[in-house]
Amino acid sequence: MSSDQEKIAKKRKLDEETEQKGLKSFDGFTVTKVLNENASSKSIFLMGKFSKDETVNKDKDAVVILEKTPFSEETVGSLLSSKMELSLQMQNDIYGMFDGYPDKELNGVKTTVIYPATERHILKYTAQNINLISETYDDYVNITLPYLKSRQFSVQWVYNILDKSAEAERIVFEDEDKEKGFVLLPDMKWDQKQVENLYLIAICHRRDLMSLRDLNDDHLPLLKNIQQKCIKAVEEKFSVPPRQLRLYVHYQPSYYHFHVHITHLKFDAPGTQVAKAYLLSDVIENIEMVGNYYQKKTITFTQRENDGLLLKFREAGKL
Ligand code: M7G
Repeated sequence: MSSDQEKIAKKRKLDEETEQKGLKSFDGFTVTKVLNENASSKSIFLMGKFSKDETVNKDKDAVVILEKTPFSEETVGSLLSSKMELSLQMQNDIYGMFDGYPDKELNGVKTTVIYPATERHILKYTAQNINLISETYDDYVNITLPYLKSRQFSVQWVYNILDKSAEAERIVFEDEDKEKGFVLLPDMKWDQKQVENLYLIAICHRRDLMSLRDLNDDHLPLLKNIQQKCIKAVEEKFSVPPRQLRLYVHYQPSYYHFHVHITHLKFDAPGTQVAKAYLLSDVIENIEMVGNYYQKKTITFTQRENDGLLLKFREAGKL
């Protein structure tokens, strides 16, 4: 099979799998557990089964994330129209409180489905205590790396993006260079309805970089290329100026194929906190100062109580 035929066959398989799920609604879906909820981000993380669905393996778990999305300046006009039904809750002097029922189109709930979800996906979305871990480079080599080699999330979804068998129509910009090239596209966390919560990811084409820990001065051209071209592409496509953008990497990430997160500064995106997010501009500057900075630096990160990596640090007497 030629590589084009392989791509088409792979894409067809993916489409069939998606179709097989028949996800036009949640008819028959049973929620088995509420994994987490967050009132401030107005989201809930659920585990459940498509129990009425005869075409798929009934025993497999699904993780469903429901999230109310921000308002957009472009649509408030249509929101405040005859299509919005109002039901009075209370009126006092000049103050009124109503339940508003907007038009279906303006009332979408961002819905993410992971199916079949692995044990690790369920853990990732389950509410847990978090702990701080300080990882020296020796700890990385002796504890983290062996753990990652034995157990980590599949990055098949990343390869599907890079070889265009998934999300190809969503690509915002691509630099095809094998060494310093990347694909820029909307992150799964962004529904693209409004720029106020803009969230993109730049995924590098090369497949040998797992995370921040692998970066050194050989990678400065890649990092600078991502920085410059993403800023330009976002300004052209979404009219968000560079000063309004946050470009950063996660350590530890969930997926160990090097990628950069790009979010709107106004958006308090999950994963922008200290001991998780590292500004790309700082990463570049650190490596410019010391070529092997990330092979020297102790990095402190957070890890959930039941995460396998935390258990390995505990076993090694490092916690
Ligand atoms: P990370 O730092 O490895 O993980 O970032 P975390 O932020 O989840 O801890 C991976 C990024 O890729 C996250 O922001 C995800 O929302 C995003 N992402 C994950 N998946 C499986 C997909 C996908 O299939 N498509 C797209 N476009 N983004 C994804």
